Amino acid sequence: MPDSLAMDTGHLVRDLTIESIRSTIVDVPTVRAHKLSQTSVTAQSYVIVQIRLANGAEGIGEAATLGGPRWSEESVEAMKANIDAYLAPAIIGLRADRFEAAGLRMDEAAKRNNAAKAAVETALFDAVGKTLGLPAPALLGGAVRDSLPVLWTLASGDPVQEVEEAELKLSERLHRTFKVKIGALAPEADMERLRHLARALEGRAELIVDANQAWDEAVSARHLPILAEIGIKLVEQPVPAWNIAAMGRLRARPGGPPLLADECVFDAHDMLAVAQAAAADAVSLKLVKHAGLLGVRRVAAVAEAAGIGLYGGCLLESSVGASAHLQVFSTFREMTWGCEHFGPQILTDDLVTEPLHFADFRVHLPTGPGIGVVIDPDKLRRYARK
Ligand code: MUC
Ligand code: MG
Repeated sequence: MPDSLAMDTGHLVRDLTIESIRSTIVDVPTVRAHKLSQTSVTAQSYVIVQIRLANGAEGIGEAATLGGPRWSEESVEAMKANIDAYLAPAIIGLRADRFEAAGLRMDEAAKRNNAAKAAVETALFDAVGKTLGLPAPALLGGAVRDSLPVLWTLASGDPVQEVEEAELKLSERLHRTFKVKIGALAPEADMERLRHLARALEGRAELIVDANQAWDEAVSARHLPILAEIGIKLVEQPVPAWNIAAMGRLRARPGGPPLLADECVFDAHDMLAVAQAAAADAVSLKLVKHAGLLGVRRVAAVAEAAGIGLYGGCLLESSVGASAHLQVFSTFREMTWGCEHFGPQILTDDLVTEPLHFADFRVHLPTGPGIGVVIDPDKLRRYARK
């Protein structure tokens, strides 16, 4: 290797030192109320992490929540406090391309806090990618696809409004699979609502449902065959996250639709437990659960080894978090169930200079370096919590 090239490389490595980390809480209103079994949101709250390297490059990451610490245990307030007091000090001074070392240091500094860690790790991938002029997938094995099928979630709870919303998405060729949030109503009322939707959209759209842990095993056993008869293609997290054994027993009963594991899989050990209990047909992969892009790959590897399909989950991220997910999803050989990164479309505004592109029922991977999007400083200021 010529001396000059060796010198250049040394320069680059030195410049990758993590110099500063800033976290900002933002609240972005949604276009309508989004109702889940345990909460209803009218604004999405995120922590935006900005990491500056010694070479001047800046990387961004996002941690999403859903209605405070209700979907999982992390709130934006707790995340910001833990990033500022524990996670940032643990990695400042480290070389930004030492992703695993950064993860190890953050794990030593704080137990769990997976969404906060994911936002920090995303910003590292972004900063290194932006330094090298490489998209994040190049640091993760390389992209095998440029776009993914993307669904839309119906969650107003009003079936008339939900059919109208689905019709609009179909006519705009944005979405043709719809995930219906159930569990806020009594099961019989949800069955009526789903029958109404299935009749209205018959032959033109597919439906899946997410109960967000609302049912117990007996209610699930009674209603899974009804969901199959209505034509529901996938049922997400019907029972509490701890009850993996019930998911396994429900899945073994004849006549039910395939099951999707969400809140019961945070790390690769959880994924292994789900695989051992034969408790799911697919797993919803999310940065907030798996503590970063590398964690998503670890969980996905266990799922793949067990023959469990991959589903690209979300927590209603803006284009920052959604792009980060798409970077890692683009590296999997099979994404059998597509993804649900419609988040940027449910916000009244986005946080980046160029939002993600949705067309022909797909969401497209942005092509820029790092995670492919750039924060808009005016938007960040406008939505920052005062
Ligand atoms: C969840 O539990 O899947 C994702 C989409 C949506 O509507 O809610 C989230 C969380
Ligand atoms: Mg879910």
